[in-house]
Amino acid sequence: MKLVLVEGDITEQRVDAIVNAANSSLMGGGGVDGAIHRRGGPEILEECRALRASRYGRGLPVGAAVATTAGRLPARWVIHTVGPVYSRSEDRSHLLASCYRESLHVADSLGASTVAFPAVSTGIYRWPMADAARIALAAIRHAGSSVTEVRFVLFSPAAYADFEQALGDMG
Ligand code: AR6
Repeated sequence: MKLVLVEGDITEQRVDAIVNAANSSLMGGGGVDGAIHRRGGPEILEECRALRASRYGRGLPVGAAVATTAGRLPARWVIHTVGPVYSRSEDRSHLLASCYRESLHVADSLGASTVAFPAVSTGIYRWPMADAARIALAAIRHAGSSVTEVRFVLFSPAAYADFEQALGDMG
């Protein structure tokens, strides 16, 4: 598996699937979630509503992932995952790692070979970037997925630098 870091906007990526840092409601929100729904159009929300009416009546659990169409985006699918809110008093790293593992599992089941991820939980959910980068890269390395390229799309030079450092530290 090739691991690639880019600075940019995930909604512009030409990959099989992009991952959304969603919330359990699957009804949209701010940050990357807002951008994906805005640029992807109403088809994505329609499928999210259908998921809430069927498999996920209580919402998508933290650490889980599920796919919908990508609507008008260049990607084929959006894989929605729900990151944990960062906590200083409780270690929720296993839930953040689970987001990456489960998203790749969904990608495998779709037959997606290129997947782009944002830095899940590092915005509104306040996870410190360097720590999130370390957890994300380790989870992906150990996922045992058939995906051939994982692309991290970082939204700022600082986020890019933290991921570059974490990748270097991993060797
Ligand atoms: N492309 C790539 N990365 C982006 C983009 C973009 N277009 N926009 C923001 N980021 P966040 P979370 C970065 O807040 O912390 C939503 O309301 C951003 O700089 O999108 O998991 C959901 O509905 C940050 O580094 O997601 C949930 O309620 C990273 O993406 C909640 O936010 C994640 O930031 C989820 O919070």
